[in-house]
Amino acid sequence: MENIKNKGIGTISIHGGNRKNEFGCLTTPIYQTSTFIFDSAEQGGRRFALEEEGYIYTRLSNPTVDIAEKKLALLENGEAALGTASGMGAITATFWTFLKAGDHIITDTTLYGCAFSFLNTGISRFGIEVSFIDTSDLEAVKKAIKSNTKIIYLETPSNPNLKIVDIESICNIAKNYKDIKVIIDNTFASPYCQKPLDLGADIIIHSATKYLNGHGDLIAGFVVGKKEDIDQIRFVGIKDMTGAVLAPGEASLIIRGLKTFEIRMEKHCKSALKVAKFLGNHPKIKKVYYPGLEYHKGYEIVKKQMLDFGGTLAFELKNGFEAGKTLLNTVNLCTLAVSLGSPETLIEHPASMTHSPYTKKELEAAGLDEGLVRLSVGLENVEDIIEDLETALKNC
Ligand code: LCS
Repeated sequence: MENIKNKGIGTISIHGGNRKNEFGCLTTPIYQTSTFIFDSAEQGGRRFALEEEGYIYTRLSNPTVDIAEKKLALLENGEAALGTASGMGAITATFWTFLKAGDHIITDTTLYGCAFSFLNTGISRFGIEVSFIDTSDLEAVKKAIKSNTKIIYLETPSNPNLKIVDIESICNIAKNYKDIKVIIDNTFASPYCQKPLDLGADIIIHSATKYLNGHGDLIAGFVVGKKEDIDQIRFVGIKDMTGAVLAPGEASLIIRGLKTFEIRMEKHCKSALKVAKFLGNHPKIKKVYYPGLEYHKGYEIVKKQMLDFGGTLAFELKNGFEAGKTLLNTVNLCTLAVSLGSPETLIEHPASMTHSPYTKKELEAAGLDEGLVRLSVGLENVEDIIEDLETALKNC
């Protein structure tokens, strides 16, 4: 489609990156192949030397995966994207590509549990230094920068407590240092709610397991950014280091999931705001964390950088986690499971589940209450979700 870049998000999700195929199929075929046939030895050589465009081997690129990647690049206003086997695959491939022993990373104390684990105990074993700070404190960010800082990495809104960081201000600080890349995990917001590249970020990470695929039936990830950076991650981080490539079948499901991306996100956001307001007014609830609430810390930044507020929220109960446990064990429609961005409303306890890699002390340092409960508001009728929570809360 011509001028696809100027079209709306629904049009881009459905038509972006699509191309004609051999039999005129409406939907994108799954090119279920590990390797591609060369016409001649010379052609094979030229492809390996990157002198001629064309496919070589599915760990490097594949036509089905290619279309999913083009959609992501368009949705995030990036030059290029790379599909990976998981969100963790996207994070690790990116970090392994740009870092070497002796380099320094600045990140937030609040991250998805396994991302925290990778930075806290994984990559640090390879001579890379990591500073965990509160990146919403811009002075602290400035102070943390060293001559060997190569990456500032953060999630906004963060997992699990929806902490907000001012992306544009962080990028303005980083611009004074030519070697620092700002990498934003945009999983919680999705490109429906936030476009970090437009705010100056260099690279975006996604767990496509969540809102992008949107059906809770696969694990996948993406990295989006400048073509030069994405090529490097593809040919170093993926090809030679992690090998965590997106499979054609999974890419096909993501292409299918993206067809409803806009309408799904519209409903996730609308319902989450309603549920957040309901919980905010409930006598058994101590505090609700949701970027769409005017009293949410960072709401002024939210208004500046987010187009909508997303489908995930968190809350603390007045009677602490014992009451939270009762809630998790009593809900009926809300499903007790980790992950987010599925059609099903999912409820979980971060301290013992998604954020179990954090010690008690580390949870405290991140300002994460042990009793925090996280809710990914699904696509069921919102009245039913609220009714289910209301009934279960009676026992809490
Ligand atoms: N980034 C964020 C912000 C995430 O929430 C997750 C997974 C990842 C990266 C990793 O993505 P994956 O490898 O799972 O595709 N978050 C999860 C969560 O909160 N519950 O289960 C997984």
